[in-house]
Amino acid sequence: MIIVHHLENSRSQRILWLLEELGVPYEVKRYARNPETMLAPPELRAVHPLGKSPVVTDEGRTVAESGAIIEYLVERYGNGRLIPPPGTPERLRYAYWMHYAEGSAMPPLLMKLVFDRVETAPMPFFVRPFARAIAGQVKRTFIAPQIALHLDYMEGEIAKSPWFAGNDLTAADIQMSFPLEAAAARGGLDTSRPKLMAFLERVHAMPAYKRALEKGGPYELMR
Ligand SMILES: N[C@@H](CCC(=O)N[C@@H](CS)C(=O)NCC(=O)O)C(=O)O
Repeated sequence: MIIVHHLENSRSQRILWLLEELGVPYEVKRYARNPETMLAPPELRAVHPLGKSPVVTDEGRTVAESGAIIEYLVERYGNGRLIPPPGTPERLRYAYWMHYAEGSAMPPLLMKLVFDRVETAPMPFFVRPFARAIAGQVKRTFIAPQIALHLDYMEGEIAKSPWFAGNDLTAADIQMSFPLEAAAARGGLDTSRPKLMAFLERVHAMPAYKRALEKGGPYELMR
């Protein structure tokens, strides 16, 4: 039986969505975040040394890293579903978006989360003005322009076809759903980029996505 080690309000939600799309039986083991640090609990380190989510265990294998998990599940249980045929332009786009999601789209969104916290974190009063000034400067000069660059790029790409790799839903869309949800929660993605918003609306209306939400429990991304 596949076990998804699922941290609340996290990227592992998309693994549940993938498994629902594939119709494969699985079990969800839920983990709560530390309410102060928002980090995963230490029990997750017993599953994988980094203690991050998602992690999947299946038939004696432990697979970490969303992209690797998705590739493993699609290869093992997909029977050709949710992946374009090899050698097609769609397959190349599939590989590109599968890697882009965590490799390029997420880093500036994570930086936004961290630098927002620097501005609000408790600290000695005499340090606060400097910390705020530095965080504000990094956000204005680097993080916000980088996020805007990526959002404009993705908006242009999703305008070319209904899904990221072409005309059909693939696992690359499932992988891409998280950075877009994170961007909507904290990266300024809004109706000024209508194609991306329409993508998210379509995703959120899908029956398998809704079933995955029921299995995973509350899903509210950090702002
Ligand atoms: N690139 C990794 C990122 C894994 C990751 O950072 N997961 C977050 C959840 S969104 C996590 O476990 N955070 C809690 C922690 O770092 O303790 C992946 O896609 O699997």
